[in-house]
Amino acid sequence: MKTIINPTQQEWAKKLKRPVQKTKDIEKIVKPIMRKVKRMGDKALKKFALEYDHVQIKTLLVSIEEVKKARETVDPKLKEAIIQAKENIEKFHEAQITPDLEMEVMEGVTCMRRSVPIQKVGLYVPGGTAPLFSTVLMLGIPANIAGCEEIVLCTPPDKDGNIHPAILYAADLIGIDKIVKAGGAQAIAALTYGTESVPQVDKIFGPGNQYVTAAKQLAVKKGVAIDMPAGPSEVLVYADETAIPAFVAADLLSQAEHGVDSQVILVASSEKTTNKILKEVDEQLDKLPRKDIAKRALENSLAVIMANQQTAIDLINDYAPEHLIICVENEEEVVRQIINAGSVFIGNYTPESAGDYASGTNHTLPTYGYARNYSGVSLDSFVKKITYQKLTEKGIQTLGPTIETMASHEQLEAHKNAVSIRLKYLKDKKK
Ligand code: HSO
Ligand code: ZN
Repeated sequence: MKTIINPTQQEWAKKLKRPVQKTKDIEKIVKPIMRKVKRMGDKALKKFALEYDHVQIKTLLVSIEEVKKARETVDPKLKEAIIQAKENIEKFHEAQITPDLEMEVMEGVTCMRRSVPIQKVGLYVPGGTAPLFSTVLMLGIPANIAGCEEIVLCTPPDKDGNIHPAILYAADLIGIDKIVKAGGAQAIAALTYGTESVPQVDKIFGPGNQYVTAAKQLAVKKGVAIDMPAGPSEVLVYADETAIPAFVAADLLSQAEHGVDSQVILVASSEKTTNKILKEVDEQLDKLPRKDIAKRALENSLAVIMANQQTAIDLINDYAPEHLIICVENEEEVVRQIINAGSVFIGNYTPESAGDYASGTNHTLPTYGYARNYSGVSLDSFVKKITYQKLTEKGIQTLGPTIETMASHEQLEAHKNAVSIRLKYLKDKKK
């Protein structure tokens, strides 16, 4: 991990650059995949499973027997942990339900707003070296609470054609019964266009590699919504001398082990604190099973020494980290000044892992600087908000002239007329 000292504001963007994503090249590969799935449906999904996952899939949908078997194989201790996480995630997301809004804005003019679930949602859960069954909870639980009518989960099979039992257990626990053995861009294509086994959905959620991300961007062009644009996962830890160096190092490494393109940033108040933390990083790294991945992620990473706290806060807001851990003495003061971050972890006893798994907050968060203009996934991501209004006779009489004047000045005569015709009707009726 490279260290820089007190960089000037002009240097921030360049020094804290995220790894570049080659979207154009990837799109060239993804577009034909999307086209083939559109044309050939399930047959294309099976063909790509053979090509990319090296497995011959007979039935794309996971069967009841497979789920039953998963229920029996998952370690009871893991089941307990998943249940505990589910409870916390449910609690925090249920609390996000917004009551219907109704108000009389002026006499006879009533406005309302109501949350209505997005009808069909597709959840993507990556497989690979770390099967993210926690993501099943993070996406499936709010989809359930929102009341989405159709929830379909896509996840790639292993080379024996199976889905990791913990993914199946978590999905079953929260009542998702449509699980499709499909991964990569082809899964996103299936959710976009629909196939014999996969329903076409209104919105697609979930993390994935660059192919999945590119496919999601193409899905948007076809009228499907997505949770957010995605890039590799990242964490920024802000630490002063009150931070426990071993804890900070563990947090940095927990993010680094996600993938070789992950980025971790340490912002520290002094050289002494930085050195203690980096020494710990080296020591802990060596013992990690995924040290090769973490080591490469650390090559994209940086320690920044910032002597001045206000400048440090400005740098953090400028970088807009997906995860922000704050371990400084005056944590409340600093937290209050954070305006760009996906999720914030406060104090020495709040590792990112808490939010990744079980505290209750969602772990699907904006990466790559999108924390500047996107929120993480929450209950809101699974609903639309419809507004309503009703004007009574009195209402149109009071507000009508205002509308007429505005319409007339926008030179939209038909708009004005829609009001005038009613006002005239009421006037004539009175006679
Ligand atoms: N840190 C990841 C989420 C995750 N971590 C899942 C472990 N499992 C992105 O927020
Ligand atoms: Zn994580």
